[in-house]
Order: sequence, then C-alpha cells, then structure tokens
Amino acid sequence: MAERQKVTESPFTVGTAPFRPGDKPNLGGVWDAQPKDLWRPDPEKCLTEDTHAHANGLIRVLRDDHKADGEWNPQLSPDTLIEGLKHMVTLRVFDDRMIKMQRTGKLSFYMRSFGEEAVAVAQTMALENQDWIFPSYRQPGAQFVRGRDMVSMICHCIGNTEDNVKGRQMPVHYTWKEGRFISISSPVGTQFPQAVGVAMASAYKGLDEACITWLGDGTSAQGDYHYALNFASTFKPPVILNVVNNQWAISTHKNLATGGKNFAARGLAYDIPSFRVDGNDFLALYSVTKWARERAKKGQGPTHIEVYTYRAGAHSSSDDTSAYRPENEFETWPGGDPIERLKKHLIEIGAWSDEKHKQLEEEIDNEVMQAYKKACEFGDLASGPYPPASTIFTEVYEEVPWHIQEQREELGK
Ligand SMILES: Cc1ncc(C[n+]2csc(CCOP(=O)(O)OP(=O)(O)O)c2C)c(N)n1
Ligand SMILES: [Mg+2]
Repeated sequence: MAERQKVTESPFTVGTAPFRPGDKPNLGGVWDAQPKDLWRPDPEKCLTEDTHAHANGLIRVLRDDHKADGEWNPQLSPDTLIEGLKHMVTLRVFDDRMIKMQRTGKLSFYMRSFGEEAVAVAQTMALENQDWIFPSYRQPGAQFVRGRDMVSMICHCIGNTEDNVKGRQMPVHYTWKEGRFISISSPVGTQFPQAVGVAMASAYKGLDEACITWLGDGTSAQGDYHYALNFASTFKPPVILNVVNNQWAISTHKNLATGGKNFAARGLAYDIPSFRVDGNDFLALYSVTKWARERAKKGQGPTHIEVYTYRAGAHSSSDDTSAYRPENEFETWPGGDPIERLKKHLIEIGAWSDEKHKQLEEEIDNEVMQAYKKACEFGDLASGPYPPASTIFTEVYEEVPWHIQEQREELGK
C-alpha cells in the first residue's frame, strides 16, 4: 500500500500578521493618498461604478500639514469642529478612567475605543436625530453626541440599581432607547441585518429615517455581513453600512478575515456604492457619512464604507496584546491619532490652542470623576446594591410562559 503523502507545507494560504512580538513594526510612512485625489460624486445620481476609485483609494480631507483640502472638505464651522473634539476627548478620558476602575476591581470588564474615537463621533454628528444607531461595542461615542448622561452610562457598566438594563448585559454593551441607540449584542455582527431590516421598515412607512451600523474587520468574515449586504443590495433601503477595519480582531490579524486587498471593494460586487475612508480623519468621516445620509434621503438606498483605522489599545480588559503584536505597534500607525489630528487642524485655523486643550482634558476628567461618584451612590460592584434577582424574569415576555412562571415562584421560595 502506498504511503500516505506527507503534507509539509500548507495546501492553502493562511494569512498572518506582518509583525509579531519582537519585530520592529513598520506600518508605512505617510499614506500616498491625498485629499485632492478623489472627487465627490453627486449623491443623487451616483452609480456603484462611479465609486470604484473611492473603494480602492482612500478619502482624506486633512492633509499631512493639518490643513483641510479637496472636494470632500465638509466646510464645518470651528464651533462644530470643537464640539466634535470635545466628544472625542470625553470618550478617551471616560475610557481611561473606566479601565482604571476595572483594574482596581470596580468594574468587571471594559472595552476602550482608543485610537478610534473619530468613528462614532464624526459619523453620528453627520446624521439626523431621528436616525437609528446599530452599534458594535466600539461605538459608545455616539451616545455622547446624542447627549446621554454619563452617570447613566457608568451605572450600566457597574450593573447597579440604576443600570437601565438591570444587569442583563455585559458592561459596555449599552442600550439607550431615548437616543435610538440599539442594544449592543455580544454575538458580533447581529446588528448588520437588523439595521437593514429597520431601514426597510422606515422606507416602507415613508419616514425620513436612516439606519447606521458598524462591524469590525473580523466580524465582516461572518455570514451576517453578507446577508445584510445582499438584502441592502436587493431592496435598497436607507442604510449606512460600515466595516471598521482596525487591523485586528482580538489576536487575529485582518489578513485572516479577507483575501482581498481591502474591505470597501467587497460592496461593489453587491452593487452598493462603496468608499474607503481615513478613519482617523474626523472631517473625512463626517463628510462621507453626510454624503451617504443625503443619498438615503433622496431614496437612493445604501452606502458601504470601510473605515480604515487602527485599534491602538487592547481588545478589552481581558486581552494582552504583547502575546501577538509588537509593543507600541500603534505608534507606527501612519494614520496618527484622530484627536491630535483634529486638534492640530483647529490650531492651524486659529480656533484652538494647547492650553485650551489641556484645560478641556482637565474639565472632562473632573466631570467623569464626579459622574463616577454619583453612579456609585446607586451601588458599586463590590458591595451592591444590584438589581433584584426577580428582574431576570421581567420585561422579556408580555405573557410569562408557565415554565418560566414556575421558575419565578421557585426563586421566590
Ligand atoms: C459570533 C461571535 N463570535 C465570536 C465572538 C468573540 N469575539 C468577540 S469580539 C471578537 C473580535 C471582533 O473583531 P472585529 O470584528 O475586528 O472588531 P473589533 O474588536 O476589532 O472592533 C470576537 C472573535 C463573539 N462575541 N461573537
Ligand atoms: Mg477589528
């Protein structure tokens, strides 16, 4: 009998990260793409084929010298830019404080948006108030834009008696009805088909309401992403579909999530106008999202966007990046820090200063600490009080089924 052939090399391609612990990372110099490279198509008349260059290039507004340039410049007022900067700084300071709380045992788990602050902030600012937000766990910033009270956010993270979801969700898995901020789900990707479905419902009702949703590079390897794109392609509802390519899915590099050169171009095959945008450029993100919203309003259907960025921090408080990527790899990220870039732009146009920035950071840090103390009045992780155990039976069924009722009575004993 012939000996079974030994496979010495993998018979197929297995992607890996370009740099591993111990390597000297080099994620490239400054990007070749410049703001003047790509034009802004008419959102009402744009066909998918008009966006081939946009899906394979990179939309930027902020130049390397921090001046705004090109057709995609949204021409925002300094006040609006400062508002955006404040939301981003709030998110970063909030995240830093919360991770410290987690490290000292005051929260059970936490996830930061470090390096990706522009994403949810700029994109939510470009929407209308009536629009629906279907986030992943890395878009809590949308809540600051929509005005959610910080105390309420912290109560949720602690899971105390004022947690609006009564301890039923993991920390950072916010839900906020008043802000049309749909519950984050732990199984990743579910928000994509949901957003398309709600957008279809809005269109059916004749309402001017768009949906926006985000998922990560890793999650885009799941079926949910493709189901959503296929429905969006077929029914053309008002939805903005974002793939946040931050290079990593916990310890798995994006090279294992796609064999393609980028994520944006996948939308072209579904006949959806597709854009690749510098995710650390507040102005570019705002502008592309505004374009997509305008298109949705005109009844022209979905837009697909790759938000090109870098996860500067660990995946979550349970992750240790030193196991799989070089230390400080993020410092070589050519896209830079989104807060620094907007700050420098504001200084460039004479609307901001280093002193004002420092003062802002201090004010926000103080606000976060006050909010944390206030939240703890409703219970802390170590000593409670927590929502009563009976809440595991409430607000799920309109009519409680008999077997659940039995369990409820059992608990009561
Ligand atoms: C369906 C499902 N599979 C796996 C997980 C475990 N998990 C949570 S986050 C994550 C990585 C997601 O990476 P990505 O989509 O790139 O988003 P990022 O964290 O980078 O924002 C994984 C595998 C999960 N929560 N749900
Ligand atoms: Mg990712």
